[in-house]
Amino acid sequence: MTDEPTPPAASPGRRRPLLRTAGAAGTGLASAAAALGAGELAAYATGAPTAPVIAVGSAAIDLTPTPLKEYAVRTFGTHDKAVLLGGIYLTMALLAALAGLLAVRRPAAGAVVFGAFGALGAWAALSRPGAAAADCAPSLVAGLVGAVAVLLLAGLFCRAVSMAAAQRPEAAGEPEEPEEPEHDGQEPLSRPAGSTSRRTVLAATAGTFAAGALAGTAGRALTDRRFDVTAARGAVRLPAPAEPLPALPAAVHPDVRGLSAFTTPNADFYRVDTALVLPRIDPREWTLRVHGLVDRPRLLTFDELLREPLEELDYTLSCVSNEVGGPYVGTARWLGASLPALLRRAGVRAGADQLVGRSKDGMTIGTPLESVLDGRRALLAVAMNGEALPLAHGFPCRSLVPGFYGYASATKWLVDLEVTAFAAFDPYWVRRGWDRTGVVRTASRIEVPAPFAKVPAGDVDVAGTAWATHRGIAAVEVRIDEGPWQRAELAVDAGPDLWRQWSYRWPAAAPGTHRVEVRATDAGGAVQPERRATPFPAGATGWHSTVVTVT
Ligand SMILES: Nc1nc2c(c(=O)[nH]1)N[C@H]1C(S)=C(S)[C@@H](COP(=O)(O)O)O[C@H]1N2
Ligand SMILES: [Mo]
Repeated sequence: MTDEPTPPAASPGRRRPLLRTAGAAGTGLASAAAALGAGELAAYATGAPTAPVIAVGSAAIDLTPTPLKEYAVRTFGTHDKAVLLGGIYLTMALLAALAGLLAVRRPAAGAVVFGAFGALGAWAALSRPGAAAADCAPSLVAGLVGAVAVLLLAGLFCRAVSMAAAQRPEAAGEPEEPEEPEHDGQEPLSRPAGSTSRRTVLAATAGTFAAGALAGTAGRALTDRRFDVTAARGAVRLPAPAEPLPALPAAVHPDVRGLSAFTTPNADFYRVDTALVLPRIDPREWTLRVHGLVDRPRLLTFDELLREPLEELDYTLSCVSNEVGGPYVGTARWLGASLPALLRRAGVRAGADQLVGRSKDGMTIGTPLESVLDGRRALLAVAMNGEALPLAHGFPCRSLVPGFYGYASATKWLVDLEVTAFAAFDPYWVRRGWDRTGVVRTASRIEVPAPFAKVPAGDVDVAGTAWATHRGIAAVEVRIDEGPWQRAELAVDAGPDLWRQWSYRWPAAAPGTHRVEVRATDAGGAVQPERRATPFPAGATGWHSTVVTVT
């Protein structure tokens, strides 16, 4: 020892309690790994969404208050689910470590913590819409395995500690203090029993952790294989449309470099949903139940749906959560059966004013029935840009009703259509405070130049997209530095259900920083309001702007 004061962490006397704490936390972490691994294996038997973390995560999504959900979508975008899962794993790891600290003092208490987690997971699994009793099994298995593991590991740990203490004459009966100043943290050779025991604990802890991780990985892989529907999707033979649409004219795109394509490739199409794991539906087992306020309820198979006269629809789908200038909008050529034709055949009864779609994963989406039946081309879509719907976009069937945001019209993994009344049922998002109707607000976006781009003085191409789906875009205007509004040139109009791309040649003379703004007018003559509104509860409003530096 020197007479200099030594920082506590470096003092040899403190090193052992620190290691001891880490070891205790390790027993908790290893037990948690074993629990989750066992849970994943058990989920192989019951189904993917029943694994403990997925069940808890899905319940968390549904319980998350709307402002936090909005924040997550805004901040993490399409990565929101990865962030959520990461957060759950981190929280679990922290709690497991604490449970380990508790368990080495009171093993039974540690076991109770794991049991409680199992119960929480079971509750979460059972709270999922359409859950079966067996869905709680993976969490119960996880809780049980975690409890047993922590009892065994903590028991081993306690024995090792008391053994080490017993061999330390001056410290008998006092496992943590006082310290032994003559040792520098190395185990002296005169303690073979204690060191072996410590090694045993370490090996058991590490082994349990590894076994848990292995079981988890294997369980997840087995589940993925068991519920894989990519082959079934590949085997879908898409019938030709009854009346094929002509190809879109090239002039729908102003041909400005950097401007997004008119038709969004499937791989680039935005994805917004609450599904932590994608629902995987084998089309051979898929049915669509049509019921509620109808004269002739029916159950439709996928083959029957494909035998309907199929229609093509070029349509721009957009999300209510899209911020001004945001990316949650895309255009595709969809193929599907006519939704209004199906409803007419079912015979809609008086008193019905809402059509509710339900998905395999329990999402509910409500659309004004009057609009579905007013002659617009609402679809039960089975294909997107020439291929069967991608899994992430609702395979094998989703609804689309032009003019409404996705949350109010575009049920993915659709399995059930109920004709009902707004007074009788509030769908998922409406229960969370979102607008009942979900009519798309007029929006416009500057894509070129990119934000904070540097452009040489001279003519600068400004270009972007604007949409007021089902109403159509009549005009787009641009202004620079709050000068007079200038008409942008609209590309060819391919129909009101589609976005409209536009361009404007800006004679940029003055070097320096400039602000470019855009606003659109819908076909009804309504100009996009300047007032900024958040996406919640009925869609964002306000003008998009971008800052450009002329050099
Ligand atoms: N089953 C299900 N369908 C859903 C959702 C969902 O969370 N679950 N989200 C809706 C929302 S909010 C939007 S904007 C669109 C997005 O469709 P996309 O992911 O194919 O772009 O799907 C809609 N359909
Ligand atoms: Mo959305």
